[in-house]
This record gives sequence, C-alpha cells and structure tokens, in this order.
Amino acid sequence: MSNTSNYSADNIRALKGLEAVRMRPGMYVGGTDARALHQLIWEVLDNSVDEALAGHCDTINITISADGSLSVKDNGRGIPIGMHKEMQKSALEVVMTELHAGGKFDKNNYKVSGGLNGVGVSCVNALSSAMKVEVHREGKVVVQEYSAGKPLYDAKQVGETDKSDTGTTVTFMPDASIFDDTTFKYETLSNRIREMAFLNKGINITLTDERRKDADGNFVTEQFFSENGLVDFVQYLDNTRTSLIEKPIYISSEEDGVAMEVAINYNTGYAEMLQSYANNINTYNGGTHVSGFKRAITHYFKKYGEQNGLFSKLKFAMSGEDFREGLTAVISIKIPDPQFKSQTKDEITNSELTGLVSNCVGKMLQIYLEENPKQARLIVEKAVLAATGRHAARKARELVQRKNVLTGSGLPGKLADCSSKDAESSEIFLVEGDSAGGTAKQGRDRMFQAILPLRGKILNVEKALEHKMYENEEIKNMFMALGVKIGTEENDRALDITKLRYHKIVIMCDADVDGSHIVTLILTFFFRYMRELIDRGYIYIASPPLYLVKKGKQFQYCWDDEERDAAIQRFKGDKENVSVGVQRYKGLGEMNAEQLWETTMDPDTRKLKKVTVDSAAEADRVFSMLMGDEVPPRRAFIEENARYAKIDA
Ligand code: 0RA
Repeated sequence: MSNTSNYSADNIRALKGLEAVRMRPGMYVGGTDARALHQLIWEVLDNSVDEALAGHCDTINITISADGSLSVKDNGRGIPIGMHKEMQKSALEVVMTELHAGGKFDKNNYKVSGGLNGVGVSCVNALSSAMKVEVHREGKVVVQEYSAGKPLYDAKQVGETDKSDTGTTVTFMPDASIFDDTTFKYETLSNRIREMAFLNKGINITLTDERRKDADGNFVTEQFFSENGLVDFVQYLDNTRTSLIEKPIYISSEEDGVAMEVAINYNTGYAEMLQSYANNINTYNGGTHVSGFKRAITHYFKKYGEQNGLFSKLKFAMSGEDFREGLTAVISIKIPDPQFKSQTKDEITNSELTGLVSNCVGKMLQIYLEENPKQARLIVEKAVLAATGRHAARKARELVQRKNVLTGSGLPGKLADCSSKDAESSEIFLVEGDSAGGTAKQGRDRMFQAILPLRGKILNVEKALEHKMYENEEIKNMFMALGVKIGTEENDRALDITKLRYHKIVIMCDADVDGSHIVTLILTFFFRYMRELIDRGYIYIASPPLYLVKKGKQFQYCWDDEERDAAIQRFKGDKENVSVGVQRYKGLGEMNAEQLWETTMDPDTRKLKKVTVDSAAEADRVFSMLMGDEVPPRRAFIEENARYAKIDA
C-alpha cells in the first residue's frame, strides 16, 4: 500500500485541519485542562465501544504505560486498511488524520457513544506528540505512526496473523506543549469505565496502570463487566445503603429507533440519586427523558396511594419530590439524533422523549404495582414520611430564615467578616475550632478574608432528617454567613445563591483524622444541600503544611514526607554532624498567626485544593458510604483510600 509521493491537495487540507485543532484545542476538546486531557481517552474508547455495540467486539483493554502514554485495544473488525480511491491513501490513514472521517465509513449504525464532542480519533491524533495504530484484519498486521497528527510513514504491513484475529490498538502520548498537565488519573478512568460497563452490558473492559504496582508486585489492574447492565448499576450505587424493596425495578423498550432502559431502586435513606444518560453521555442536568421519568413516577405512585387510601391521614398535598426520596435510578436512552441544550451536552432536549419515557415507565409501573402490592405499599408509605419531613423542614427553615431578617445584619455573631462587599473577590474560611479561628482572625487580610469558626463536629446531614439541619447552630451560622437561601413556596429544594457573599469558601481543618472527618462532614453538607457551590468551583480545602524543617535561622515548610526528606538533605549538605530540627504540625493551633497566614492563607503562597466532582454517581456513593449507616463498606473504603481519593481536589 504505497502512497502517491506528490503532495496532493487533499494532504494539505488534512494537515490544515489538524493544525486548526492544535491551534484551538478549546473548540475541539473543551480546553487544555485535566478534563480536556481525559476527553482524549473517551474519544478513543468510544470508537471501540461503538464497535462493541454494533456487535463486533466484546473485549477492550486500556493500559496506562509507565511512560504515561495510553493505549486502547479492542477485538473489533479493525479499521479498514485498503486503499481509499478518492484520497489516494490508505483508509486507515484517512480515519486517523481526516477530521470527521468517521462518517465516510458509514457503519450502518448510528454512533451512539459519545465523547463529549464526538470529534473523532483524528483530533486525538492532532493533540498527541506521538500516536500509533495497529490493526489486525484480513490476516494482516498493519501499523502507522504519527507525530502531532502527521504520519511518519505510509501504513505498512508488519506481519501476518490468523484471519479470525481482528482488532484495533490505538496508543497515544498527549502533547505536553498543549495540555497543562499530561498525567492521566487512574480514578477518573476507572469511574468512567465502570459506568461504561454498566451502560453497555456484556463488554469485558480491563484497565491496567503500569505506572503502579500492588503489594504483590503486579501492575494495578481492574476488570469491568456487567451482565445485567442498569440493574447492576443501581445495585452498585446503593450497595452502601439499605434497600427498601427486594430487587430493582427494570424497564426496557425500543420504539421509533430509540432504545430506552431504566432501573429503579428504593433505599431507606433520604437522598435522591437520579443518573441519566443519552448515548452514554451523562446528562447531568437531565432533560426531556428525565421529565418523562419523573412524570410517570409521580403519577402512578400517587394514583396507587389514592386508590388504596394511603394518603388519608395527610393534611397537605403530596409533591413529586416526595416520591423520589430514597430513590436511586438510572435512565439510559440511545437515540439516533440527540439534541443537546449546549456544547457541554449536559441536558437533552428532544421533545419526543418526554412522552416516550413517561409512557413506557408508566406502563411497566402499573404492572409492577399490581404484581407487587407489598413493595408498592412500602414505597408509597415512605413517600408519605418524606412529605411529612418536608413540611417539618419547611417550618424549621422558615423560622431560621425569618429570624435572619429580624436580627438586623443577619450575620452570625461568630463571624469576623471582611470589609469588602464584593463577593467575587471575597473569601470565607470555615475554621475547625474557636482557637484556630482566633489565630486565623489575627493572621488574615481583613480586607477580603472573613473567618467563621466552627465548633466541634457539624451535624452529619447524611443521617439526619432535614429539619434537624435548620436547628444545628454551626449549619445555621454557615447559611447566614454565606447569604444562601434554600426553598421557595413552589420548590423546597431550590437553592438561591444570588446573595452569596463569598466566591471562595475555604474549609480549613487540622491535618489529622478528626480534621479530615470534619472536612468530610462539611463537604457532605455542601454536596447534599448546596451542590451548585461545588459545581461553580466555589468550594476549596486549605492545606496546612505537615512539617517545619529548621537549621539555625533557616527554615522550610513541607507538605509531605518527600519534601521533608529533601529539605533535611538540603540543610545537611555533605556534612555529617549538622543538627536539623523537624517539627510535625498536628493541628492549626500549633502555628501562630503569622505562620498560618504565610503557609495556608496568603493567596501568593498557600496551596488551596479546589473541590470538583468528576462523577456525581461516584461522589454520591462515597458520601453515603462515609457518612451512612453501613459500617463494613466504610471500613474497607477507608482502609483502601485513607484520603479523599474520589474527590478530585
Ligand atoms: C471504520 C469502519 C469500520 C470499522 C471502524 C472504522 C473501526 C474503528 C475503530 C476505532 C477503534 N476500534 C475500531 N474498530 C473499528 C467497519 C469496517 C468493516 O465494515 O468491516
């Protein structure tokens, strides 16, 4: 398969296309940050998953190599290797280097899985300092390599193989001159791969990290496979909670070319966990499919309750959300022509979905309710409790929020506010303990830094009824200080942050077990009740240093053991008998005001960790596990992670 050597117009056009991708990565993968970097993997993985969904592939292996490159290997049909007549080069090269070449090889099935942008493997190629593709097909092994998207040589046959051995392996090294950081994060990969395995049952996916070895000296590796798809998914999401019903309710249908699957579980907790997907993309803000689902749930459970007199003692109307307390559900639709509200694809708008999902879920629910009266009653009785709780919470909340208005400034007495009234440039430190709070007040820059000391452990909102929250002093103080309101007449869960007083909310706790527990309690509160603050990137965790290394008048703060050892080494130099002092900070209280400012509060030198959520499903599971009732999974998790592994801070 030789190429025409004269440089054709096509070649020049292809190169121009790839150059455009390199010039504006934002337009193609949404930027150059960690999220954009991982977007590259999803692009490559999606091609293999599509091959599996078309029924040609059942195994996908993903490997992070020791050098930091990534490879995705599948046993699909292999990318076509013949000559592309029009383009005068191999079809393989066309797929790998032409923007949007995917469509030119119509695979007779719509592309369902979706890297955020569906930009194709050529985009990943353009953004990689090195890429290699190896195809097994028609008894041949064919390879081609690229740099910044440009082929280093024509696709060439390097060997033979059995005709039945087919597949594609794509290996790439993200371009360090484009991305801020080219380190792939294992947790990000494993969370998304797990999700993909649940959403597309029957595919064997393995993830291997050759950068790390386990205790036995083997590379860290995980296998993902789901036999029952969404049913497995909701059970996984709920495995740290106590189930209310015996087994999940499962619904699937295919109508007008739209495939729909829903799994529903109820647990004894208070959180609503509704995950929705369109073509394997997490529609974080829901959309028409979610509206249809909610409509059916409200309508049929309400009808059942009415018909069976289960609301007879209730003095107020049931609301839709009452039927979703303790609900864990996953909705997945696959649709040929998805329409999304925006570039970020977090909301689907195809109007036909509402009726479609609502009808189908409704039909199945009717059957379920008829056949499972015991479970039906449990669910509706739980909803009645939820309604009662909602009313108690509303009263408690209104009391607190009214009082705020009455007490003049509406600010808690413990708050040392900053003088600036500009929320965007203002920060508030939520500080563990009155004494550290005092030090922080002395050390801060009062122009833009406010301090709110919190006493002891705040309420665990994962286990408490909502109204308890509004009776908790520390939580009340946080509400007042932040200027955030929950609940309107129509919607008890609505969050009003238009009067938010600070755009940086920094949790500052001791670097010990109690301190991490308090951080987790505060994060649970934000995650469950003020999620928008996390999503907007307003929540941070302060990181005080762990050590102070001293020699005479020289000193250095260190944030981990490695840094400490390096500092000791540096102070010692090549002399033997030098005494170097090491102080381990157990709490914020061991620092004076100046030290606390220097190390932890000064914007020029501090190390703040921004709290972000990669995967809402995973975060939900972690919070329910860390803060919920069941002890064994929590113990296992803490032993495994010992830190906030799942919270990308
Ligand atoms: C174009 C056409 C065909 C398969 C593929 C592309 C394909 C692409 C990738 C990317 C990763 N793994 C892949 N597997 C297949 C269809 C070829 C045919 O009709 O046999």
